[in-house]
Amino acid sequence: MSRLPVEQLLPMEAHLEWQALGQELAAHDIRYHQQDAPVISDADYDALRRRYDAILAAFPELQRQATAIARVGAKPSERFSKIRHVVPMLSLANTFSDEEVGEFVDRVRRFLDWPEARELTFTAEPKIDGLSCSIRYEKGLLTKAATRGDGEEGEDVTANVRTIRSIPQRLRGDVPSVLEVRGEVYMATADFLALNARQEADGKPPFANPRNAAAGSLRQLDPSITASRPLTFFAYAWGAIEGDLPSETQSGMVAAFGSMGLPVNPLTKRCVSVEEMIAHYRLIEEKRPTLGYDIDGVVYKVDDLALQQRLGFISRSPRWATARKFPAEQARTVLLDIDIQVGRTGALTPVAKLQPITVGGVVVSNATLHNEDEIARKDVRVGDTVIVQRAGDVIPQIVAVVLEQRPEGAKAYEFPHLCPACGSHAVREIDPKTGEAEVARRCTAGLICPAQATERLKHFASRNAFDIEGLGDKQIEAFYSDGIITRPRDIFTLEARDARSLKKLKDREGYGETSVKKLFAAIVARRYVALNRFIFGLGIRHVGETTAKQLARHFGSIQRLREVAVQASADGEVAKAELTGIDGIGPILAGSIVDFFGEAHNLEELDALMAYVTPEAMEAVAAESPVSGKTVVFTGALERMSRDEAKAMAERLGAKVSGSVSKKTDLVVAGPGAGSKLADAKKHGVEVISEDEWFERVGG
Ligand code: JCF
Repeated sequence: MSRLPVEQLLPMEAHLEWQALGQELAAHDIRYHQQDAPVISDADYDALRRRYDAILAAFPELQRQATAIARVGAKPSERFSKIRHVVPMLSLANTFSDEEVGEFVDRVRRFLDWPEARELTFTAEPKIDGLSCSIRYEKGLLTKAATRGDGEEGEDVTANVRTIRSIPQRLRGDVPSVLEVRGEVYMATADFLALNARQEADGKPPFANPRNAAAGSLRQLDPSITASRPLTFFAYAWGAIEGDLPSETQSGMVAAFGSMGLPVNPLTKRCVSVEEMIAHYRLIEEKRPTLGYDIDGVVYKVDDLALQQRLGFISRSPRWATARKFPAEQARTVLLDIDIQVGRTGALTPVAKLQPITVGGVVVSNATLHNEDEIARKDVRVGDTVIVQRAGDVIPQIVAVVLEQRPEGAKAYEFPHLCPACGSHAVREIDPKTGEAEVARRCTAGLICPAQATERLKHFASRNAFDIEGLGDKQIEAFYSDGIITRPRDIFTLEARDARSLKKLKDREGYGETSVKKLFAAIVARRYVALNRFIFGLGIRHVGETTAKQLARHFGSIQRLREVAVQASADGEVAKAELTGIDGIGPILAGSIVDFFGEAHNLEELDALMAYVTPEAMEAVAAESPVSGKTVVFTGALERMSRDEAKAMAERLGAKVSGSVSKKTDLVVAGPGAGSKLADAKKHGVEVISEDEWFERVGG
């Protein structure tokens, strides 16, 4: 191949060649990684890749388009192919008492500004303990089915779902042209017991509970196995719909599913008061032992779909729904030891090592002891018999000690004052505002502490951050202890260092030619990473995925975030206000963001990382709305929506909502009684509109 030296290419030629190379590489990547059937030699592949990289280095403006290609690299062949949910599959927030149900209803009313006297209808239904599934019908015919997965992407289980007899292949009557029905796949108790009996007769291990049996049966590569397992289904929600919505209410939708031939739960009821909601919970609780299938609570939803729309979401859970969970199950067992784990931020967390015990159908051998004060308050001692509690999918807890069974000579537990990982002092910082000691005792060594450093690396590479396939917790621990990866940047220099090194990765225990190649490909693929993942991966204290997304959306680049955080740490009031003006970011979060960017070694690592990684801005929520990209301030009394709803609505439309008016403000929405902010708006010449005008503008 005689190709022009890169420096002699014209931009147009570079563009064309680079694009073609990208496609070629992507095709080879798929053959190599997903089909295990490469058609060119490694050397030829490397030559193509080098040319591709060289063109990119010479024409950096091509970079914006690089993502799609870079991402293909690492996708390994997996058991099931993936299906991306066009409408994400939600999870439900939990509620644990009558009081909390009341609070849920209050929150909904407050958000909607719905007076006490005005009726508000909710649905209540049993919460099935199975696994969520999304089933797509086109022109009434079943075309695709996917598990929930992480809510964004699930596994393609179409062939398996087709074997479930209660799920129709064809819907009856008048149906939307596209309808994604969502519901729970589960196994009835009697079927579960019979299946376990068969398993045991065949010398196979039994399933722990019907939920596991259902999951294990649905996720079978061989659909004939699924077919032999008695699975069933209840429909309760939906994803994408094209064509007319069959109803304007939750209950109407579920009823419509029923008349289309889908199984729906007969215990679904409409309730118009908290009392009715609680009464229905009691009824379901009473019927629980005789239902014939496992449930773990009751789901409440706002019935009116227009109101659901207004309520929207907090993080991944709808504001318009909650799951009231049944009380947790408890069991007694012996506390064998207390382990101290050191987290990413240096917090020392005590973990109870238990004599394994089954609690509500799940074997538990670890439980959280929360912190030093909790151990002291409950006077938990090694050797004690303790009561372990497990509720839903939360980590089991120790609720109490059975004092009568305390062995003689059991000593009060002394919480270590030295970090078990590095021996440095571990202290409880005093909150300057309250003067009280923080609950967590923390190792003071920062990244010098191997536990903190490895936890930060694990977090960096983890699924919701950089998502580097092949670089899991175990691999990081091994690489860290061998000094191969001690800082995030080391991940990206791994391949180059390995090429120069005499002790090759491929010769390591557990590795080979192929797995090393895959690892390198996975790392290269992450040289382009979504900005929110990048921010989340930094491991800033208190910055979870949701906050990371908000920061990414607000700042658009890591440089902007850094600038503002650095300014804020130099006591910049405007910069601080910009941080706390972002929805969901209060003074504590802002403080830890500022602290992070105030640490020289963090900035140094960030700079080093930027040499290898290009974070990409997230797409705006609503690409084009009359207010997208604008900074809006709401002030005065709003009459058609609550302040929270206004904020959520503006953000959904791609606007930034700020609490104070400055020259950067684009729009002030003022209701009656607006005061100083209105004056500020006049001073800065910012446009002021009424609430009605706001709705006209955004088409409400
Ligand atoms: O029964 C369930 N496990 C269940 C889960 C019922 C529902 O109505 C749900 C759900 C998860 C999400 N609804 C949503 C929106």
